[in-house]
Amino acid sequence: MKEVVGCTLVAAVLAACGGGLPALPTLEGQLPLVVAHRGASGYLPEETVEAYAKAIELGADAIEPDVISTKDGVLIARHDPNLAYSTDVAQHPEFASRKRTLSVDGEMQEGWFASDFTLAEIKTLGGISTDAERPQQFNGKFRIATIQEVIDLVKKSGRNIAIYPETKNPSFHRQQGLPLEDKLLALLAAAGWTERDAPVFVQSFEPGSLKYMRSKGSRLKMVQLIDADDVDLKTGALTYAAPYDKPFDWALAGDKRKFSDMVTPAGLAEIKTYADGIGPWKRYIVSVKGTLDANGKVADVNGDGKVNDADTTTMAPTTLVADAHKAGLLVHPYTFRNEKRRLASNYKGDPVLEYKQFFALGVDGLFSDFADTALAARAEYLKETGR
Ligand SMILES: [Ca+2]
Ligand SMILES: [Ca+2]
Repeated sequence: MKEVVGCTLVAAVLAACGGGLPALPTLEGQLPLVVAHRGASGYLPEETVEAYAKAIELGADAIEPDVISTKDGVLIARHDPNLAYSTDVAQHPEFASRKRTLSVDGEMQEGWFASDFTLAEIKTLGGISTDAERPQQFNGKFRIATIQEVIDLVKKSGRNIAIYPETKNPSFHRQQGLPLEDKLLALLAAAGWTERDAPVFVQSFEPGSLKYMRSKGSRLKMVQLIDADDVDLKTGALTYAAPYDKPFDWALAGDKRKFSDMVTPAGLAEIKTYADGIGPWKRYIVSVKGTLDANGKVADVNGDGKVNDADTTTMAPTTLVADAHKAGLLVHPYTFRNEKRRLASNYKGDPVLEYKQFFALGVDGLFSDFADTALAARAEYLKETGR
């Protein structure tokens, strides 16, 4: 048994390996990848060196930095150009005058923007938790990481960890005169990562960003992210409101299509021309639906005074995993989280049940804020399916 398990993990589950067991339902029968979304972001302020080191310590297969640019053109790991969202910049009186209003992907935002700060200035800021329900005691304690520092951490780990960078707001950065792509490719190339088998997945919501990197001859694995605005809990249908209705480069080009057009057979075939996989919001694979009360409103089924995912049940899975696999694309849905309010009632407050459903559906990996829970769920899934 021990040997079978070892064989499974090392040999990425070849059918011959488990003594005749059928291959896993992933694209090539390989083990599904656990991607630490923004590092161990469930535990520590996201996208800091500490959060990435913790994710590696938890055993994640890949760590995910979002990529934005400083004023002096250094790539840093941060989800939003607006530093107000994830740093303590508001507590720094020396930067009070930098506060301004700026359009990011067509949305007017007030705050402090990375493109107005040098790296040296940004290094004086501390990361903060972006979720009030998560630990707050580390707020302000850890610095903002550069992409180079994240690469160095992967190298230093001595393990086969992948880096999964996302070009964030690439058209916005181009508008600011701070394009991301060439710099990102140069950093990765300097690390020795240029080929398809490098431990790298480059992701973006904007097809133009990935296509640009392909046009520069990049052979790295690429993943097209697919967003939506929300789910209509009355019907379980995904909703499409700007700016989450379509990639911003499509909006700029006046392209009428929405993200929903990416998951059709034609959309998937087009993605296959420049990418190796898709990273859809998980609701494209399993959506959720509420119960209507007497007034036709979505009911607070568990009576906690709030209406959220905990008041929903899952709908039948879509055919997206099979459709994408048919098109030769990997499927890495996002984002898996432990909080009970974010879990449909079917999962009984246990995030492991959600992971196991997605592993059984054949996803090739997933983005998780809690890599340890995802890894535990994967181990259970393998055990329960006799591997
Ligand atoms: Ca991301
Ligand atoms: Ca409720």
